[in-house]
Amino acid sequence: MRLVLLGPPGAGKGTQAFKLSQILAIPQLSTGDMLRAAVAAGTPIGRQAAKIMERGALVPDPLVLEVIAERVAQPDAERGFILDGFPRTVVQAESLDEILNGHKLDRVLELKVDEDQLLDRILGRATQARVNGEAVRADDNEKALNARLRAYADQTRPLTHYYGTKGLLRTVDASLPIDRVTAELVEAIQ
Ligand code: B4P
Repeated sequence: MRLVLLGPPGAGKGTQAFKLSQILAIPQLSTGDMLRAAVAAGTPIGRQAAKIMERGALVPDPLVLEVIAERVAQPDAERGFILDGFPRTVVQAESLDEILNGHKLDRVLELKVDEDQLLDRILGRATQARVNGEAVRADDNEKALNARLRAYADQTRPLTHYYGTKGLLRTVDASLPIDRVTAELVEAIQ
């Protein structure tokens, strides 16, 4: 099973990809997590990505493609995977077809939530991290979130048309409680 999770920041891509990876026993491949790990490790890609992510913009396609191509080639991804936060541009989607090397995607799952709720979730996560004494994500603030929402509208939303015309797209109401969203996604996959 090869799945893509699509949706604006805070829609729950990471949350749902984790749950689906447990249900389906396939890995969750999150470009956000990979890029944050590269930033934390201070790799050349991480050094280039850090400031871009902090202001809520998309990291340039060549950097993201390098990271994801390497990950998809790992043995645990042979039987399938859930792409969480990738592709995010049409160039990335076209490159994914090459990375898949003849394999096909099974479904592209779009998580739909309105903007007020996205803001509440992201700022809620930042508050929770502060309460727990944990690090707040560098882009979990109102200014960066506005940039992330703009990047989604301009660069990522066109992918719903891209995958819609291929008959792969299913849209799920991601404003529901977490477990209900998971149940809807499982139904959309079947
Ligand atoms: P990501 O790490 O992908 O993060 P995201 O889109 O902001 O969040 P996500 O949708 O996963 O929400 P989550 O489950 O965490 O991207 C971060 C940055 O990395 C990007 O801005 C960009 O700079 C860079 N990047 C990543 N991939 C890239 C690519 N392909 N190309 C270029 N740049 C790239 O949920 C958020 C909160 O909501 C959590 O607190 C969660 O508990 C809560 N929540 C989730 N579902 C809920 C529900 N149903 N009800 C209530 N709360 C819910």
